[in-house]
Amino acid sequence: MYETLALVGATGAVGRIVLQQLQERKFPYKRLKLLASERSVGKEVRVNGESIKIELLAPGAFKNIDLVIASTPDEISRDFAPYAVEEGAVVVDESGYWRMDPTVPLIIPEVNPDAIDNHKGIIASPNCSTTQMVVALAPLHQAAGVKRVVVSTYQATSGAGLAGTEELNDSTRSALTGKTYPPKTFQYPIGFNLIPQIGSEKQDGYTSEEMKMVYETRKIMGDENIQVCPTAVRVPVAIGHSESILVETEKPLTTIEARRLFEDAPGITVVDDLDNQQYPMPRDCEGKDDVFVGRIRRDISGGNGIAFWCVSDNLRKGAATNAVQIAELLVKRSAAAAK
Ligand code: 2RA
Repeated sequence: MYETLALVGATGAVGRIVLQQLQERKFPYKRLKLLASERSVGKEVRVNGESIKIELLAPGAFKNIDLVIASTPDEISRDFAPYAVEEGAVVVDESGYWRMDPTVPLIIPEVNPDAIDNHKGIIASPNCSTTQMVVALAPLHQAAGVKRVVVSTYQATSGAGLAGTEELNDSTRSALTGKTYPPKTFQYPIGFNLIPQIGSEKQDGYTSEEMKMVYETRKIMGDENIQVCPTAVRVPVAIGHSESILVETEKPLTTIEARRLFEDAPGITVVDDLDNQQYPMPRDCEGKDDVFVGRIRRDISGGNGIAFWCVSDNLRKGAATNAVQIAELLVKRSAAAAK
């Protein structure tokens, strides 16, 4: 049913991993088309031992394509997704453009797989900082009802694409050699620094990245009453977003109960043994698909609260893996419907 596949943005930081994931997870496609803007047309990409030429992203490109996985800036997605759907394709989109559109399901397969059945051609994958947090919150929500979340993120430079990683390297090298570094991708040099701004100012002093965590969390968890107070910070780490999360629940949860809920939830690995200095760190989570949870504690400031630390590879579960899992979910649902 989803046999012909198009990938938009194959040469970007996330697109490269989507290609890897399609091979590693043995996604059952028969034909793969790579599409990009004029700049990349004609470039060849090796996929599974074969060389595929990048073709132009333009109307007509999606005829005879069943499924699209797209990792592009918002404006590109805004422009191409409608004609891709008109030409008969289903689009799994990683940009931010469609996520809050009420006609577009926003999917994390471990959390709200059933919402995918309402799609009208476009399915959105959430922002990386939201995805890992919601994977971790979902089992607590089911057991005890999440009321309020206070989260601080420590986000890797690859969240800003290949340019972000390059800037981390260049800025660190400049700092070590005593040179000044004029930042291009981030607001300030990121080497030996932290920048408490990701995105532009959106409302009440919160940034666009922070407000994504508020709105996307409510949409995925299907509960408009969940209150989220986020602070998003860029850190000098190449891959792997970390988050310090305090969650307040309706019903009380003990630390032991919370740990068991995390352990039993799909897509979560618990690494939590402070005595033996075991907790998730970005360098250990890089290249892995799970969301890692540790430092699980009760909230000693009062109320029904659990505090924990959450790390995930932002290019994998935060982007490519989640998109490929959405594509797998579509295949599974269509096979079930055909029976
Ligand atoms: C970042 N969350 O880390 C963004 C990428 N979608 O910059």
